[in-house]
Amino acid sequence: MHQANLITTRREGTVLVVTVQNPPVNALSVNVRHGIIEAIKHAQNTAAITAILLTGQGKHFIAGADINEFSRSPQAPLLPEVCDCIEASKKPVLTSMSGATLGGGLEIALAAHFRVATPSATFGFPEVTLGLIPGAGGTQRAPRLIGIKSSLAMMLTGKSINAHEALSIGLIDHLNQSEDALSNGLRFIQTLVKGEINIRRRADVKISSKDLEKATLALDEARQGSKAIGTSFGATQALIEALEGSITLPRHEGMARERALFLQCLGSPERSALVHVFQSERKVMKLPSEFHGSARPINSAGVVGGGTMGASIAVCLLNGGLSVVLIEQDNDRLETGLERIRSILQHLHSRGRMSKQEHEAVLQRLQGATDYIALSTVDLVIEAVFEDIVVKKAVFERLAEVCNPKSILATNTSYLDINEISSGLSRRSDVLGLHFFSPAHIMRLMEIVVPQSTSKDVVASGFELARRLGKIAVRSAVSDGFIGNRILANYRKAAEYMMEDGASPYQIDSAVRAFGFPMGPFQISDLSGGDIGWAQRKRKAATRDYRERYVPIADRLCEAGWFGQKTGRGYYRYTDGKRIGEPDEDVLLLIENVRREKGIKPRSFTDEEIIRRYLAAMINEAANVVDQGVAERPLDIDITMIHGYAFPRYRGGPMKYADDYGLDKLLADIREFALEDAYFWQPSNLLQERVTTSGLFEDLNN
Ligand code: T1G
Ligand code: NAD
Repeated sequence: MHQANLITTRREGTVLVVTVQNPPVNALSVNVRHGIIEAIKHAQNTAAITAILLTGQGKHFIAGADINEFSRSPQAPLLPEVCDCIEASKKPVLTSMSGATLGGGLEIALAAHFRVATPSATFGFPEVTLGLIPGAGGTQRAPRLIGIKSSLAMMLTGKSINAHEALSIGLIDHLNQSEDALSNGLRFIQTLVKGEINIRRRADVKISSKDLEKATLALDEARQGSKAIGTSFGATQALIEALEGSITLPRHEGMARERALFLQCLGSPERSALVHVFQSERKVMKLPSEFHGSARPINSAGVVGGGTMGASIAVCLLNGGLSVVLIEQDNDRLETGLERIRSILQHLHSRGRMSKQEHEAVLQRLQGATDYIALSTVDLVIEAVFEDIVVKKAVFERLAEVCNPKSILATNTSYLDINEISSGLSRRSDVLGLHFFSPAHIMRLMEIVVPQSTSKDVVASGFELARRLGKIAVRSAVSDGFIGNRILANYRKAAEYMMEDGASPYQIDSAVRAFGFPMGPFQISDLSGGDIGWAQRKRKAATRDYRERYVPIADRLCEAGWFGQKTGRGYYRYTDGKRIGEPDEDVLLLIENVRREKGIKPRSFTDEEIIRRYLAAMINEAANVVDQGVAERPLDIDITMIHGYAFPRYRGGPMKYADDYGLDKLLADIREFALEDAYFWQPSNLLQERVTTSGLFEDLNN
């Protein structure tokens, strides 16, 4: 867009109204920065202008720096220059804000002399969530307006505050009654034009020695807290250092320190990873144009099966404003299922996540039945019965009979072939997988599994539903375990091979945690219950390839009745109902026995090698998943693994990590491991192709 279009200026009496119009969120692209400086300069040189009103066109004032510019070399004028120019204006500058004012947008507001906002406005410094710190004086001006404590609270969390909070901490001067930022601004600016209020610049504010003491204390506390987060979050440390400069250094030195720290963060791998995730989270939700505009309306739903998943899926749907009918096999199970739902809702209410009115309204929308006839009018059914193909097929046959012809029929199966579930139905085009993660009302990921026969409007409806439920949805084709569980199965195997070869489950878990996952694979197994995987392995035993290495350790634990947390023992020992387990000598003994039986001489592993193998297994299978068209792009893998399997966000997901690690190095690792087990470590075709053509996974994202 031409620069003239990104900023408009017009006169209202003696006021120059400067409007940013850079949809969708008025990001501060180079031409916006340029346009603001031009407008401010013009006002200085025009005698008839007595004040300047800065506002944004559309929903948001300004959502910050233009994220798309971060990977290019910065183009002048830079944002600090824009802010300095605003602050130095001899004529008062007022920002009138609505919607989101974020990052650089808030820094502009801080540089201005006055700030007013509409009731629904929100304010935040989200930089840290992108691996950055405010880079245009935010860390120097904010403490001079709202103090170090409030600045730390906003900047360390990256969370936005609402207009009332902003007023109470002094971030804004005035909160208007109406949502019209322009007329609000014009009204307020009249008081400035009349000269009733003097210009105040943040640069002039001196911090008193009493405040200095409090600020030093708050910074020390933050430093202690940030140590616990670990070195991976460079931005957190940088933030504290920059804020400290606002109280210990002369103003221009504080600004210079902020700039240097900002540039350091800008060049960091964490920044690049976090921006990749931000952009990918939005890309996964976008369907190609042929799907647009076809979503079916969904206002009512049925959930079949009120167990762990069914109950929490019902909670999601209720929270999303839908009415829900729960179906169970008999009255007792129905009552148990409904009680499960009510107890989750009660918990959300008591934790303040749901008001009294919302809680009451949600309960009104919930019904239960044992007769499928109750589903005859719903728009969507989600099946969450036992993971058994015979049971699921029977359920779908019944659904096809009773549900109205416009309804969508979804399954929450984790592994089963959806083509087989829907085979024989006359309305296969209405069937798809909506794979929620446990617990469904907390986990943000949803895999939308699309069999070939599914119609486009049904797929579009799945994505529309995800949006409504506040989920991040990733499209997957039918495959054993879809995207996530299929990849999980592979890196879990790598972990088991290492365990059998000499690493303890405790060392593996600890190495995986040190990489940034909140839990290691054996802790997760204990949490979700070893019996589930056991049943799955028994089912698959007959069809397992004879070349596949099989580690029987998990089976032995299950045979001993050690299913994990729920039985008090698994890979770890859980005493007195504790949720954190202790290493268990008996488990180590059991592992040694298995090694002895198989004639394996245990060897030692470094943590570094553990991670190398764990991730190589994850990324190699992920590459197969992309290569076979199960996931559309590498970024779909990244979002799946971050939101469904707790891959550390600041590393950008496995595919982004692989690009940063070096695909040639990764391929060399796999070939090295293949010397011991060529069946398991078969390098993916896609990985080999990327290395041969010197390409990156990133190149396949667009
Ligand atoms: N730059 C470029 N594009 C942006 C953008 C930004 N800052 N923010 C959003 N978009 C795009 C987004 O990719 C999507 O594009 C569309 O806008 C709508 O977004 C120097 C260093 C503002 C609350 O971190 O939090 O300032 O998918 O789907 O739900 O100190 O976007 O349509 O192609 O999210 O209504 C700090 C991030 C930058 C703001 C709106 N700013 N944005 O939410 O829509 S660092 C941020 C948001 C900085 C200075 C520093 C949200 C939103 P597309 P959306 P939404
Ligand atoms: P569960 O055993 O806790 O619940 C299943 C429920 O379905 C039971 O309450 C049972 O009474 C009911 N049911 C069985 N047959 C029925 C029928 N014909 N009509 C009505 N109700 C019937 O199981 P779960 O863990 O909730 O898993 C359900 C589905 O979700 C499975 O397909 C599973 O693979 C999938 N899933 C589970 C998880 C998880 O972590 N538990 C995660 C994602 C997906």
